[in-house]
Amino acid sequence: MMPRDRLRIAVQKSGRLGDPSRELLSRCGLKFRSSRDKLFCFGENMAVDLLLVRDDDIPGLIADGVCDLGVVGRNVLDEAALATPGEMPYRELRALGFGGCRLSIALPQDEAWTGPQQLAGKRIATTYPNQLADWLRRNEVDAQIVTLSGSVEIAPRLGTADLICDLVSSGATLAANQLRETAVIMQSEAVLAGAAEMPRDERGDLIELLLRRLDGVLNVRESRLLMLKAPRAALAAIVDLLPGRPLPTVTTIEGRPDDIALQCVCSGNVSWQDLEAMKRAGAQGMLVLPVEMMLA
Ligand code: PRT
Ligand code: ZN
Repeated sequence: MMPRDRLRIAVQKSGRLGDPSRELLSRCGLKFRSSRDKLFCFGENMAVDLLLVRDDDIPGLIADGVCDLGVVGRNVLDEAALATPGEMPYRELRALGFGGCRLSIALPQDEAWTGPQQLAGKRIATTYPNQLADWLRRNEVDAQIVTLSGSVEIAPRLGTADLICDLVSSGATLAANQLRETAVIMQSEAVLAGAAEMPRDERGDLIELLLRRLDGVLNVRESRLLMLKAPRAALAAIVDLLPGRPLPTVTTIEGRPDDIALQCVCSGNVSWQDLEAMKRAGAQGMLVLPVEMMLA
């Protein structure tokens, strides 16, 4: 393989993770020029390029060193990792907070669920045979895995399996197919993945930089800057009501010695109920602003 000095990140070309992945990278300050074939996007302001691919290809691209990083569902990454027993070819560097779903066992709606042991001898359809096999092994259940490439949820009706193991988010697909979610095998979301070993050249430095920016973006995603004014006498009561108990900065207001201005960064959302409670305690002129960036 040719040595590379530019970092290469694989993201899903289309599908559920494509847009949020690129949006996240752009919030980290990366700008890309998209080429006409749209498979390769050259990074305009940093030595970081994008490769737009099918999500299933991302673990392999990392393992082969074609890409240094990838944004992919934990479900896809773990499935690929289990396929190479012994070594751990990937590292989950950060959980990204979107693409949330779970890999679950689902039974026909009219069947009762008594626990994993009832699956003994049953045929289970899935596109995640490695994770299912691992879960069955851990639960000491001997069942038959029917590996399908898609449309898992219709297998019980077609008679090709007795039950399924598939991704669930809202549960609507299961309900539409008269299936019921029982055991959850794993919780998934989009993650930033890398090779087990970081590159020891400029690319390693770029990864460090990117991770720092990513932490900044992920930390502020749920943060709000709260500003308000209040009579000095109400300060203690208001501080008690600040969501998440942040440390506030309190300043004086020129010409109004009995009043103060307060500002603080609340981690987690600030609700109308929070604001109303602070208003009852004496706060006025409350402002809640999204936080764009944060560097500790
Ligand atoms: O073309 P490419 O191969 O890249 O895309 P894909 O079709 O394989 O993947 P895509 O875009 O459907 O999903 C990409 C990733 O999104 C998955 O690997 C998961 O990490 C994540 N994700 C989050 C989901 C879901 N939620 C999800 N609900 N992936 C799939 N589903 C499917 C599920 O398989 C089932 O068919 O949606 C259906 C269930 O949804 P509910 O809402 O009805 O429960
Ligand atoms: Zn796929």
